[in-house]
Amino acid sequence: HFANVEMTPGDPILGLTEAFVADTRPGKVNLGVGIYYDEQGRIPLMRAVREVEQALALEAKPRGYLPIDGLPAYNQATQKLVFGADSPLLAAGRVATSQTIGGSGALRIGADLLKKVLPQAKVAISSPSWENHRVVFNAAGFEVVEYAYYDPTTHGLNFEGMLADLGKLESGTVVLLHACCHNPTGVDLTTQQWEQVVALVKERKLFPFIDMAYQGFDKGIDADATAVRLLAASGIESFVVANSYSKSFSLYGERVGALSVVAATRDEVLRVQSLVKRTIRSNYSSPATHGGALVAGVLNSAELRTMWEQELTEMRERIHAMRAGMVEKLAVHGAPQFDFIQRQAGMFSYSGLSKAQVDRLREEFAIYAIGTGRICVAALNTNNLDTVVAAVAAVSR
Ligand code: PLP
Ligand code: TYF
Repeated sequence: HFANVEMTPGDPILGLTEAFVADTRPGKVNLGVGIYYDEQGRIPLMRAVREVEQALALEAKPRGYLPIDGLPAYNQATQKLVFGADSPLLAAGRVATSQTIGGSGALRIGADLLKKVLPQAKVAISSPSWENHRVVFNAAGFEVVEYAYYDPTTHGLNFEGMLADLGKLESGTVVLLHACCHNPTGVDLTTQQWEQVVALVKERKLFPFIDMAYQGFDKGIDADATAVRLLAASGIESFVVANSYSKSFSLYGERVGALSVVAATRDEVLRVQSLVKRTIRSNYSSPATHGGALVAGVLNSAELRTMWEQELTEMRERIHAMRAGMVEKLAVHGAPQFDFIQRQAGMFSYSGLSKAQVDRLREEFAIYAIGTGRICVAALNTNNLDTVVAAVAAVSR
């Protein structure tokens, strides 16, 4: 039966990590995968998470199944974080949130849900976008098209192109929008630009699908959710939000995320939620207990939530410092053209390095980046910054 199965291309990002792990050169640096590393180059186990985990270990609770849509305490806390604790949508009962298997699970459940509700719709993603967006929406049966986003000449946003492309989409098209810390470019919209996009989405009757995988990684919990808050206030009746805690809680392998569905009325949201639960059942039945309990334990304790937000702030400030340090040091090395790295947000930067330059970084300097030139600035630290800067300057000459 399998004799004719051909090799399927692997994930370029995770494949690069395999090559990195196999590399025996000392001082190697992985700027490929989107993971936040601390100053010591380790994936942090956050202080507040550790507290909850230790308490849970002492409780030694039984591990029954969670409800299909996950832990209620997790879903309630997630809604408040995503929409804001004083959100009128929450007060009106117009949001249903389901714990999912990571942000990726939320994307897939959201995609499967929308395929049932909007079977003829296309999905529009930014050019470029996270590779898995296309993969997931194609797998759910959607045709995926692109809207203009990144401008390689300015290393910033092609906002006019974006508005023009969104304006041409048929009504009912699902528009995937990165809430903040755009992956892979690091290029985000200003609040004013979001206001214009939301107005256009409303006028053209597009269906917004927000992917928020990096809440808290640029400006803060509330500021990074501007897109969600503006959509919520716009009068648009329905949209969905997929959020992930992989980065903001440093819980990658625990697979913690959620899908929130906004509907026109409380009654409508109940019916949609029954369809979400059916969709989850047919995919994986119910989510996992441990990661959800960790996040819920932190978010539902005032003390631990403050502790978590403080550490997240330290993480975000460290990224900002690494961006500033990189730009400053590159200028000293005679490469001032990289100043845009400081204007980009979140974990990633589209560095403008070519495939050939990225290949040289890897082959000559043991520095791993994505072939598109995407680098993960959250993998820089004061120990590897000089090495990376010297290598980037060398391949840029
Ligand atoms: N969306 C974007 C833009 C991402 O970068 C990621 C990263 O992993 C995800 C979704 C998926 O999150 P998770 O790892 O929680 O599945
Ligand atoms: O873009 C990244 O690097 C992160 C991590 O299949 C990731 O979002 C990359 C590829 C993948 C899953 C997660």
